[in-house]
Amino acid sequence: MTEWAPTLSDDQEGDGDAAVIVQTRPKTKRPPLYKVLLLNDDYTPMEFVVHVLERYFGMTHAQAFEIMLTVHKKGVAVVGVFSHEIAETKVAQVMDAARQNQHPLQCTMERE
Ligand code: TYC
Repeated sequence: MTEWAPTLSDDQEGDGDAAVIVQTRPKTKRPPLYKVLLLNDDYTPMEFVVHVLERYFGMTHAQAFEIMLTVHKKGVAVVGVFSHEIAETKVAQVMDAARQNQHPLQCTMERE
């Protein structure tokens, strides 16, 4: 990525006054990304977690099973990285599906 630094102009009036900043950093900051995290618990069925990962995160059955097992063993895993709005939607979809099925599954997001 190009690095920008303020540039000082020549003293065009020739009056000996201070130079003026004519170039500032272009405002092209990319929006922050958010990790969506899935948390382990003792009650949500493994197959339900696999189903959620397939349905809302576009994983194959094999990918979903692997991530589910990682959460089961380690307690938490990142299941995707998204813009703020998409991450919020994914978290809401998982939490709604869990609630509708009366599972205690928890899904959160955190800034990368
Ligand atoms: N630990 C759960 C069980 O043994 C399975 C599980 C996996 C639950 C991942 C939540 O995010 C989770 N049934």
